[in-house]
Amino acid sequence: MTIHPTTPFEGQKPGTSGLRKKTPVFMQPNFLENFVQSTFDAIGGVEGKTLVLGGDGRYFGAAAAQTILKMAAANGAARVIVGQGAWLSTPAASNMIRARKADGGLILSASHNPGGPNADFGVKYNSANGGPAPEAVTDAIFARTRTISEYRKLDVADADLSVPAERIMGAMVVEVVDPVTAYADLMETLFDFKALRGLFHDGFTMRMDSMCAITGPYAKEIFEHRLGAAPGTVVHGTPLPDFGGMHPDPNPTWAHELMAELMGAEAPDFGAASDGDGDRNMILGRGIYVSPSDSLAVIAANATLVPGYAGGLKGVARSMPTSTAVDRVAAALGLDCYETPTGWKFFGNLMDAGRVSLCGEESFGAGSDHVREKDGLWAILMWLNIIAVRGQSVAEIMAGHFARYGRNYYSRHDYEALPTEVATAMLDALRTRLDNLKGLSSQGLVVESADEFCYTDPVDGSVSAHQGFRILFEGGSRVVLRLSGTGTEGATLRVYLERYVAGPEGLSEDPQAALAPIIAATEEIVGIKARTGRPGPSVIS
Ligand code: VG1
Ligand code: CO
Repeated sequence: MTIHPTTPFEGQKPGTSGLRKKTPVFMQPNFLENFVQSTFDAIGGVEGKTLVLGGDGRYFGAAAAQTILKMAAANGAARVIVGQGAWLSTPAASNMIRARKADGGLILSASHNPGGPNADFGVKYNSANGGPAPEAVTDAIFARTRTISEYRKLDVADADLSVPAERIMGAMVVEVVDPVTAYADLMETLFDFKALRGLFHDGFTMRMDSMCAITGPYAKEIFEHRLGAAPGTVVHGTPLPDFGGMHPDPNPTWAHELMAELMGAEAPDFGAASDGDGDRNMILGRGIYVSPSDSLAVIAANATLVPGYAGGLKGVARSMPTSTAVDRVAAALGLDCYETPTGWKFFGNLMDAGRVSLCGEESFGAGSDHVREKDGLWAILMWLNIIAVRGQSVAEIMAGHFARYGRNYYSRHDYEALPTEVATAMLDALRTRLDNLKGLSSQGLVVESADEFCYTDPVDGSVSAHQGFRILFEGGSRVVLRLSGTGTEGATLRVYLERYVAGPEGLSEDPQAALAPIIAATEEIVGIKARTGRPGPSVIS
C-alpha cells in the first residue's frame, strides 16, 4: 500500500529553523510522515526531482531518513542524495544541494538542542539555493499540515546507507555519498591551506571540541588530515545519537570543558567548538573568549586576507539583535550593511541578489555566500587563516580591533522554559507601553526610542512583523527582547544587551560589569524578574 490515510497534528509550524519537537512527539505514528508530505505538497510535489538528505546523527535520524526515502520514492522523486549513515552537517547539506544542483533537501536535526530518546528532534526543508526555506514556503507547509488527509510511502525494505553506492528504491535512485569530501574540498578553494599547514607545522596548537556531534568527522579530516594539526586536536569527535549527554551548543556555559582548557595554564593557542548540526562556532584564544558579534566584526575587517575573499566583500548583514560592531567595520570599509530578523533564512535573498557576501548572528553563527547556511568550520578556518597571515594571537587581534573601532560590550541573557502565558503577557504589556518609553530615564540612561522590529526584505518586498522589541538609549546602548523560535518547552525569553565604548579608555572591562546599568534599567522597565519570579537568567552568553 502506498497511500496512507492520516489526520492533522496540532503545532506543526516551523520555527526560526525548521520544525523542532521533543523526540517522542516526532516518533508518534504519522507525525514525521505528515510533516514531510506537507512539505512535498507545499513545494508543488517532488515528482522527477532530486533531493539531498542527511542530518547530525542524533537519535531517530537514521530511522527518519528511511521513512523520508520511502516517501520520496512513493511521491515520484527521481533521486535522493543521502550522506553515508544519514549524516550531513547543515553547511555540507547546503553545499551538496548547490553543487549537485538538487531541487532542495531535508536536514534532520534540532541543531544546538540536545538529542536522545527524551531530548529533541527536528526537520528542516532547504530550497534549491541551498538555504532554509523562506517564510512564504514554511507558511505554506504549515497550512498544508492543517488539512492533510493522506501521505505516500512505499512499503519496501530499508536502503543500506552504510557505504557510498547507488541503490534503487522503487523507481528512485538512492545515492549514498561520503558526507565529508565535497565539503572539505570546498574549504580548500576558499582558504590558504598551504599557509595553515605551515602554521601547524611551526607548532601552533589548537583544540576543536565537536561536542560528540556532526563536525567530528569533518574537523578530523580538515584539521588533522589535510592541515596536519596534531592527532587529538579534535575532541568529542565521534557523533553519538545522544551527543554523549553533552548539550551541543558552543557557548561558555555548555562548552565548559573547552572554556576551562583555554583559560587554564596549559592552554593551546586557539580553541573552537561547534554545535549539533555544525552551523555554529565559538572562538577562543589562549585566555580569551571572543563574543560572536565581535567575531563577525573581526572577520569582516580582515576578510580580504583570506584567498576566497581577496577581491573584497560585496556587503555584510547581521540579524537585528546582533551587536553593531560589524556596522562600524562596514562603515569604515564603505560596505553596505543590512539588518535582518533572527534566523538564517532572511540572509538568503541578500546573498542570492549579490548584495552581501558575509552574514552573522550573535548566536554563534557566521557564514558567507559559499553556501546558504551559517557554517561553523568555515568561521573557524577564517580565524585560522587570519591568524596565519597576521602572525598575531587571538588576544592581540582583539585588542587591535577594539583600539581601532571601539568596543561593543555585548551579552545575551536567556530565561528558558518560562510559562508561555507569563512570557507572552510580559511582552504584550511592553508593546502597549512602547510609545510612552521615549524620554524615560533609568539608571542614568535615557530612552531615545523604542519599537517592535518589522523587516521589509529589500529584494522581494516581503514583510516580517513582530521580530523583537528594541529599546535604544541615548549614547548608543540598547536592549532587545524577543521570544525564541527554536525551543521545545514553554517559552524562552532572550534579552540582548549592548553598550558601546569608543576608547581608548575602558576597552577591557568585564562585559557583565560594563552592561550592569543596562541590565538594571531593563529590569526597571520590563520587570523580568518581578514577572517571572526567576532570580536571574538560565544561560548567559
Ligand atoms: C536561535 C538563534 C538564532 C539562530 C537559530 C537557529 O533562534 O537565536 O540566531 O538562527 O537559533 O540556529 P531562536 O529563535 O531560538 O532565538 V541553529 O544552529 O539552532 O539552526
Ligand atoms: Co545549528
